[in-house]
Amino acid sequence: MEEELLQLKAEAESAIQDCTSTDELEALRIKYLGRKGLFSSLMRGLGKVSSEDRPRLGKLANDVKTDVESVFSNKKDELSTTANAQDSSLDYTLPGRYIPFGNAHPVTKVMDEVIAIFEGMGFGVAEGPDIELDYYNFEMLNIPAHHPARDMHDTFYVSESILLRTHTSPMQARIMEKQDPPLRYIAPGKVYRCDSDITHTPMFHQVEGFLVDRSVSFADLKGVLTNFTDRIFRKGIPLRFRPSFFPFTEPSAEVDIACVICEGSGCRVCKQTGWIEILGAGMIDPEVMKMVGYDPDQYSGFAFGVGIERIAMLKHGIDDIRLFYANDLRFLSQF
Ligand code: 2NL
Repeated sequence: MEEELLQLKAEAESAIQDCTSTDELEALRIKYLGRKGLFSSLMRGLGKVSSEDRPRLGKLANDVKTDVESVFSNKKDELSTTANAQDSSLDYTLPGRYIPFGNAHPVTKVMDEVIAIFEGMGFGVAEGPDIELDYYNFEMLNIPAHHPARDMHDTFYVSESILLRTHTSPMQARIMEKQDPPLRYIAPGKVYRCDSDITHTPMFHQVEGFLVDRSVSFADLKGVLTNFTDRIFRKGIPLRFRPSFFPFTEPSAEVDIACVICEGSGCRVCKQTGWIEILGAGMIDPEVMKMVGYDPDQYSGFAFGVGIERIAMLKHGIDDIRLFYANDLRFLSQF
């Protein structure tokens, strides 16, 4: 038995050493170490040896098995490394495959920046439907049917009473109708006007904001908007409030910043004025206050509207708004 064990060990070890493929090695494993293999059948003979020889032979059998197993596993490692190194279909020197990263659309980025600035000043964010009732888009904002002010907005009508919102103020009217002051909210989102040229697209983005409380003044509006331009353009950028008209605010102003291209000395972009219009604003008209159920003698408020594409064009020196919506990756991947 002892001799047979040692012979099996020698034979198995040399066969394993000589073997050259993993398939061959597996066949050897089954032949020698498998459940019905040569080693197992030798072990069955252990029952017939005398009880005094059995402990010694049992230990020897175990040692033989461990030794053969370790030769087997070393050979297995050796074969798998050489197999990979020899496989000519794999070239480990090739550079990794480039996975292109996507990025947020420039309008989305500027929108997020604008929202973050107003959130920093304590404004809540409210979103509402793109398809609106004429009532919230116009009536509630002091623009009755057949009023000439409707000509300011080239409206897409869905039906006589339903339209694509021309600004995001309907959302603000909805909030004021339901909640009492003090309130400060911005309404970001898409708006629609039937207009298309290098400065107009039929869909664009707006952030409108409003604040209502007791004794809110035009100075508060100036403070909030100065903070906004300081952050979105640069700290200290000069601001100018020009008297203007909106049906929903009185007094109203258009707000200019010193031209970001020529810094005020006059260029093609600012049409030699040194100023660029960036938003409209004003004190909420008492008629609007009454319409949402507020007493204009108790409360006052301001509101403003910012065009996001316009801000993005000025920040990045883009001269054609249509580039934002042409889906040209050569343009989009620059942001
Ligand atoms: C512009 C002008 C403006 C408002 C928007 C507003 C909203 C409510 C009441 C009163 Cl609920 N006003 N919004 C006020 C003044 C100007 O936008 O040129 N935007 C790009």
